[in-house]
Amino acid sequence: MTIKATLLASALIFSPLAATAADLTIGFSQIGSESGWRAAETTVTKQEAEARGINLKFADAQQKQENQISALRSFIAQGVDAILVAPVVATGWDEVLEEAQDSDIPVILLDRTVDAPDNLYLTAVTSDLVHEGSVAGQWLVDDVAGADCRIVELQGTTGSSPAIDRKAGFEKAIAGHENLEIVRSQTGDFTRSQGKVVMESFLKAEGGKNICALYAHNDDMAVGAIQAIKEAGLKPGEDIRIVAIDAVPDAHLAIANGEMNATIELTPNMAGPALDALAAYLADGTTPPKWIQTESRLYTAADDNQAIYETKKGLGY
Ligand code: GYE
Repeated sequence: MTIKATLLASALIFSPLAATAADLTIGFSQIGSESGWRAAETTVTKQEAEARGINLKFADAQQKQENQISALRSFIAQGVDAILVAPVVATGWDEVLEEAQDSDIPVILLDRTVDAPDNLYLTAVTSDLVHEGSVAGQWLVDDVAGADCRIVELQGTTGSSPAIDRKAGFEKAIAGHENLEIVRSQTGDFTRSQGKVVMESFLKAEGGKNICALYAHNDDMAVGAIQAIKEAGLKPGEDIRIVAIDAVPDAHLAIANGEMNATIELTPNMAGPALDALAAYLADGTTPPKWIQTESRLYTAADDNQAIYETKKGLGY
């Protein structure tokens, strides 16, 4: 190839035209479908890819990290242009991320973070998971207004960054408030069914009257727990205050019905900002910040939750 032809070819590679999303094949390793929020994220990611003409290869890991690692290796072998991954747990990613890097395939993390050097991925699109926990804790501090409160906590998937960070943020917010105490804390794996089962065991162990509040790391576990509380003959939202995270439609409905008290919104659209950052990077090498932070908003009974429920339920949930 002549120098001119080489220059032309490289100009083409880096021109915005050459990097139009329509030419891209992207692999997406999703965790599974443990929650309503997760299902919505899958739907929205597919929509965002389709709107950009991207060929999205979707792999459902059924909650298993080993399946995610296999999916990433298969994407690398296929020579995809980029990889999106929602990492189920925080540790154990270095090796496969290095393999992607060796093949010049940029990786973007969606909604959860990893304990790996940040040069191994292009960017992470997530909420401030610690902050979400703090907002939940602060809401409870304010709501009990100095009264004694024995709290039970439903944790997310063990070893996942949201479970670690949402616990830490909540504990930080209630620290120093002697009236608040976490008396039971266990994983409910981010699912409705486990949320219900573990809440039943909390109610049995503590006695429903001795539990003042439930903090659940996501809405699905809270919705499962609401069922358990009702079956125990107590009123969720009244006898036991409930604060959780995600702001899925069913949480808004539960707040509208007085069965839940507060939730913090997590957008299911992590792919939009991720694909925009990727397009800019592939077009002219624009390096995105290592963290693209999505918003976290608190909803309480003061909001028109019935109306929000109606609006949200069509949006991928
Ligand atoms: O809150 C929960 C889900 O990774 C931050 O995962 C996300 C969490 C979300 O299954 O519902």
